Amino acid sequence: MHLTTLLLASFPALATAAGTLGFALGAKNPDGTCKATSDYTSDFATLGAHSKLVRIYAASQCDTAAAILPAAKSTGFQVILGIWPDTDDSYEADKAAVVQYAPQYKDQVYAVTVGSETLYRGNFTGETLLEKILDTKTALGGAFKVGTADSWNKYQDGTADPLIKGGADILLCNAFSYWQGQTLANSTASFFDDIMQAFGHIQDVAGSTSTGPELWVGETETRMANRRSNYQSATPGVSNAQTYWQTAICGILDWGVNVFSFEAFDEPWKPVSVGADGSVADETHWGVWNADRSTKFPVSC
Ligand SMILES: *[C@@H]1O[C@H](CO)[C@@H](O)[C@H](O)[C@H]1NC(C)=O
Ligand SMILES: CC(=O)N[C@H]1CO[C@H](CO)[C@@H](O)[C@@H]1O
Repeated sequence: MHLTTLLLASFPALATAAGTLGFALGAKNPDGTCKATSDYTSDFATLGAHSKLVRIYAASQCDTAAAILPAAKSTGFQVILGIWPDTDDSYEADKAAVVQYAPQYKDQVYAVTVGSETLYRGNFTGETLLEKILDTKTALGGAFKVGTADSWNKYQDGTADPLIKGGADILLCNAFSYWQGQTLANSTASFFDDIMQAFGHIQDVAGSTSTGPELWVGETETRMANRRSNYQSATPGVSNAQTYWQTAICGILDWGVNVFSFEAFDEPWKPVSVGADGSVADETHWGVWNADRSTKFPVSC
């Protein structure tokens, strides 16, 4: 409680209203086939009691923009559409899909992100990523918010400063205490500290909170990975996921911070992931819900 009070006092630009909850959503069914509009409609039926906002990562892969936007329209959802800029081909294909579909579903498109952790992977400098963000904004005629999602430390260490100064409308900051090897006991404090450092730096660089980019937590975990997959001191499992949900995710929403949970549903088709220390941990069980959309734990805050 004492730690919470301390952090609260120093958290930058606290809103008075609660934050908004969204979910990262995969584009594939459990068997690895691409989701159709009807699959998204079923996803939204499960998510709808808790959120009306999802983010997807690559608009043309799996024809995601074309498939998801009609489902969003019929269920009153909004979507952050992603462009995957890591290769010129994927950048152009995703940009074309966004330019084609976003104007047809204007009310369903909350924003557009160009890139997911591209600065963290060393793929782009802040300047080159900014060029792509501005190129996408122009291609969309300025009608949509455009920004990116990256790891919190790439905002904190100044790598993303060109985006803050150069006109990104929305910045999503990812922070996984699991991949930082934190114990469950320290995971919420570590998460809040990461986000506070990222948001604080962004607001310092922006100079004024009213003209700076809109800020979100772009991804944080559910700590649900396969029970065998400890990562350093981080222990997964359903009860740990529930604890993290209540303390970290519900906690930061209470402080007025917008947050995307990673992720809505388990994705059993995914290949194994390798953490920064080279050890392998699966990323197939990070869903708040099981792959068949059944419940793992109570999600209400
Ligand atoms: C808890 O997290 C904070 C913030 O990330 C970190 O500085 C500290 O070293 C962590 N404590 C332990 C015991 O790991
Ligand atoms: C545009 C660019 O440099 N893209 C590179 C990003 O990184 C991947 C590998 O992670 C390369 O394959 C791309 O060429």
